[in-house]
Amino acid sequence: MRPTWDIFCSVVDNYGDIGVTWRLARQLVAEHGLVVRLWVDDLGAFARLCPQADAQAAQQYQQGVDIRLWSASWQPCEPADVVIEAFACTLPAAYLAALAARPRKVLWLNLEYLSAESWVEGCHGLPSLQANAVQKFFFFPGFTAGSGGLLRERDLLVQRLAFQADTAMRDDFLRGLGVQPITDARLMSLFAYENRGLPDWLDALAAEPQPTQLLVPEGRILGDLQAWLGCANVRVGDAWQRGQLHIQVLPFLQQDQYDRLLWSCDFNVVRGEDSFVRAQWAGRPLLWHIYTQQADAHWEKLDAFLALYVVGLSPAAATALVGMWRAWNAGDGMGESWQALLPVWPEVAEHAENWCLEQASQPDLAAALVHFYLNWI
Ligand code: TRH
Repeated sequence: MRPTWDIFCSVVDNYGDIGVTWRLARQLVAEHGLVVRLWVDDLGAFARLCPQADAQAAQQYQQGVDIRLWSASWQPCEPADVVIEAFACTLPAAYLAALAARPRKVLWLNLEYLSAESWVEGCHGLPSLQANAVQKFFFFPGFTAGSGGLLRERDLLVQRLAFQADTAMRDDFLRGLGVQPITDARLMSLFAYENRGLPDWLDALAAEPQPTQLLVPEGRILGDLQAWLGCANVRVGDAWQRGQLHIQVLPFLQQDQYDRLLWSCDFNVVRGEDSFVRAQWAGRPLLWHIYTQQADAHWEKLDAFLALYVVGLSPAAATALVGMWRAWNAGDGMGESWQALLPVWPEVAEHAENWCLEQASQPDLAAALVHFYLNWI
């Protein structure tokens, strides 16, 4: 019999929690032939990523995944062979009791947040005995061989390379989004939280000799964009030109389409966790708006990633890149740091592809999870 997997997702805020678990669930079904239930407590957030979904249906199949509403009133059910609680969400007490009582043992995993910090390797895969006398294992995604790796579909890079090699395919895709590609413009996507650093950067882009075409999927940065444009009620499809800067607001895309947007662009601004990883698979220079944590803990995470990412860059390129990432996350000095990046652009662009290929040489997270399970049984 095929092993069954339960993935639990509590949507804390934004789209990262459901973005990661939906992607993982699909991959476990499509590439490993597993039977997967994805329990999510906010079907509205899920339907944003998967518009075919019915946000009112307590159970439905989407792309082979059994999607279940994780409602406050839990109905008893048989636990799966493998249970993943994503990002330390608390499993229903009745489910935990059933898990402990199940005659055939259950592998219980906590899928942690992504971090490049060095302690991750020491904690990845460690067990911890729980109150119900069942062991729970901590599974850490990451960028190094001692971690659980990153989510990456089997044919992702092949698809990406074919797409990027075919300008007509890219232009068709963009036109399908209502975007008319501008010849010789630098194409960029912008997905970020609110950021005080935006106006300074947009001023710099507008004043550059080279045109920039900036595509902005609907999201939290629109307020800052609106303020800079001096326009009320910025809406999907709206477009503006200020100096050399052309801006267009896009709808929030399906995950696969968002990948194509990242592949299409010369530079991607991303945030959180999942879009950050997807931009790395795009093989193009990126800028990460990290999710702010209490006591500024996110700065350590940011610096830990940068320390890994800049290996192989010349000192000048590393300084420019780190400077810009820190400026964006501080919301200050973006105009200046953007100017500092331009002279090292070709090197940073080549490095983005090398980093992608290096990361892709490691096992992907879904395969690592399956491997962990096979070793455990
Ligand atoms: O939305 P995020 O900021 O999410 C997260 C979570 O909120 C989480 O609680 C927090 O801890 C974490 O950040 C660090 O960013 P993220 O992770 O990039 O998720 C966005 C998802 O939305 C991702 O799967 C890509 C997808 N997406 C689309 O599908 N279409 C789009 O148009 C865009 C812009 C994004």
